[in-house]
Amino acid sequence: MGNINASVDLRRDGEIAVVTVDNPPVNALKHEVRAGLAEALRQARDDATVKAVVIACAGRTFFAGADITEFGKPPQAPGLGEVIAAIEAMPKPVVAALHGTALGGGFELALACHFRVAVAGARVGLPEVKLGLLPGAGGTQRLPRLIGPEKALKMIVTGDPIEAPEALTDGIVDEIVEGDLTTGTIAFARRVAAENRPLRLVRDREDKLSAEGFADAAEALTRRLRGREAPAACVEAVRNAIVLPFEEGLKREGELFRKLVAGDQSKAQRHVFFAEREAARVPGIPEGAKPRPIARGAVIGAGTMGGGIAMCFANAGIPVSIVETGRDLLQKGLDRVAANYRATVSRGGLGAEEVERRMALINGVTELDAVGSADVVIEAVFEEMELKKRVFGDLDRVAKANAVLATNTSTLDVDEIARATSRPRDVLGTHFFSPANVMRLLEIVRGAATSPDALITAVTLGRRLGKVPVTVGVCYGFVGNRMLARRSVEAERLLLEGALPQQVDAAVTGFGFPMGPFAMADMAGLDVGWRIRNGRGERNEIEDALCEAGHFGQKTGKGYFRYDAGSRTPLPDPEVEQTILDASSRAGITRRAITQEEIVERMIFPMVNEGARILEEGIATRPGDIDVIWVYGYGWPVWRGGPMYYADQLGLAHLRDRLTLYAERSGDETLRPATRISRLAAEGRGFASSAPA
Ligand code: T1G
Ligand code: NAD
Repeated sequence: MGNINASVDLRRDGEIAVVTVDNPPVNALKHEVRAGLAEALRQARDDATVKAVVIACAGRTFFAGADITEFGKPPQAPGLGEVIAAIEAMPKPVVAALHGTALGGGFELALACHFRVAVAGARVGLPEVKLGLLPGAGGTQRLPRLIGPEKALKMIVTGDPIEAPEALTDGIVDEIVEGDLTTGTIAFARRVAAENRPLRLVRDREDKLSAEGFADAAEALTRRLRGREAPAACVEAVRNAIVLPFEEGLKREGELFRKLVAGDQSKAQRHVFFAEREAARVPGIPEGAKPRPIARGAVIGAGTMGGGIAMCFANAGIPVSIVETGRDLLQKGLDRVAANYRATVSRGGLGAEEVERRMALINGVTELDAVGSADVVIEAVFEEMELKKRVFGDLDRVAKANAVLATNTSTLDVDEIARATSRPRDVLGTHFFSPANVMRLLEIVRGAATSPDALITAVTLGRRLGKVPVTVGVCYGFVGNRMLARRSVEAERLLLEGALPQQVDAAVTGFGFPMGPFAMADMAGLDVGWRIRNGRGERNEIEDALCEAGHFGQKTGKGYFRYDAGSRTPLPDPEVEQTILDASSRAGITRRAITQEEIVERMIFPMVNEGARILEEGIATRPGDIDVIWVYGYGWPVWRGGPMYYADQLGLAHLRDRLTLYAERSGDETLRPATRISRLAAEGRGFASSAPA
């Protein structure tokens, strides 16, 4: 409780005025905070005994930005721009004390101060682009003046923060203090006032504003950000810092910001921001359920997934054992891990020393007993039920009491695996996505017997491994793969009816996915699905014909596309076209021209329909959970908010009508609108309005 208002406190330390803001959890710059800051600054300005001002925040972080929940609501004065103008108008030094994550409007406020002091662990950044925005409180004009347009552009277009030591080197931070931050900052302010140091504003600096290298940097940074409005706006704003006077650049930044904040893309990205945080809240976890401590991990199987999962533990600083059936396979798995790390080093993503430290945390073994000290064991052996049940039976014997036992299965029944142990309450699924050390999504599969504390342990571990955990129920393919299967069925139908792989993939990448379904199938390997279909007595006319011809995708240089040696670029293949034409005529189908719109609808609507069934069955708790799964696990373009959010924007009545049309045309009853879609469409509502509070 402050003395200016509930969030802002003003006190004196001799001739230094100390403004402390306390608005948990992240000191977002909501209206009350801005009003309190403006008042505190006014008082400090008008008190002649005040020689300098320190702005600090209580709790875990300096301001982490504007309050995102206020966007789209009527603006309340003072705006952040006014608070910043008040700081720049101060006739005495203002020093920002940075800790935690000084982000967005928080960092912009600090850039308006005369000096910035930080603790070593602080990070500063402008992540607005991740919300479909650009910095709207002067960051695009002040940061280039401090560190040069090229480096500023990188921070603004990537949205990635930098650490305090780097910020010190760049001249963003004036001093890094040991010990208590506020005490150190007050001492700094006292020195500045005593030495009567000139009050140089960042806005007045021009010496770093060179256009050299800017155009190339802009092109390189935005090349892979097709379809997004915010990165282009960031480039325009930072370019303005080079070519326009400060005030004009600032005015233009404001116009760009207001356009983006009212736009569909930012609304969609803000939906994903909050849905991601909501997804971590697991219903049915009793108040006070505590995660079990995780000091050590273990992974069974050092194949494609096992190696990547072990890297996640090492990257988070958690020692991990990895178990294989024999030394050769173990060494092969460890070599793949080492090669992954070397690739990261060569891209400048990690230092060699850090890699050595992480590799040292990974202990390769061939005896299962070695996992006896692990607090969590993740199984990633072949996708065969009997093998997995055998492994869990053995784990039941060797794993310590209270260890969490997890399976990385992508399709199998987690409850059946759990019943292979005497402790099903400790068993659940942790479905990582390939490559496991890169993909951020983690589907946590809650078994019928999984205990709340085992579940909360997995969710907490997921966040510690840098993942976005989403809890789902047990069914074939869980949420993501189950919806994806609907898309695959439609993709094959489109080929039989008249489309070609390159046309379908172009429509899907045009929509915003990084890759189309057929290039993705070629990358994963067509033989994986072929073996599963053979085992289940199912057939995919075209894909099986390709596999029978030995075309398994990238790994054989031919699949739905052909690949030049050493290249991953999918090229249309006349032989595949002939295989498809033959399959159509065998099926007695007269091929027709299919529009891009129809392809997009048939790639997405059946998935949304399955998503509705998944919600009806309670396999997913909230539509937002499904959106987060698709954004972080399947490349759904974040600026379209996710499949369920996208469907709400289109209107469920439209979806109902199109699905009905496709069901009647194909005779496929599974395309009939799910009950939830028909009901919500009839009520004129969307998925979001039907989400549990
Ligand atoms: N506004 C409102 N709520 C916020 C918030 C924000 N800026 N940041 C976090 N929260 C809530 C979040 O929803 C969650 O709520 C709780 O705080 C803890 O967050 C003018 C326009 C700071 C790195 O983009 O990246 O400034 O779920 O679970 O993992 O140019 O939060 O508990 O109810 O994420 O420790 C720019 C966004 C805004 C930073 C902390 N700033 N936040 O991560 O905790 S735009 C951002 C984060 C802007 C100006 C523009 C992270 C974090 P709940 P959390 P965390
Ligand atoms: P993989 O074939 O690459 O690796 C499996 C490894 O398990 C092999 O190295 C094998 O030697 C080892 N293994 C088999 N039996 C073992 C035992 N008893 N003890 C120790 N090691 C044993 O397979 P993968 O692609 O890594 O898949 C592993 C699991 O992860 C499967 O359940 C799969 O469905 C799932 N998954 C795979 C992906 C993917 O994209 N590959 C994605 C998500 C989940």
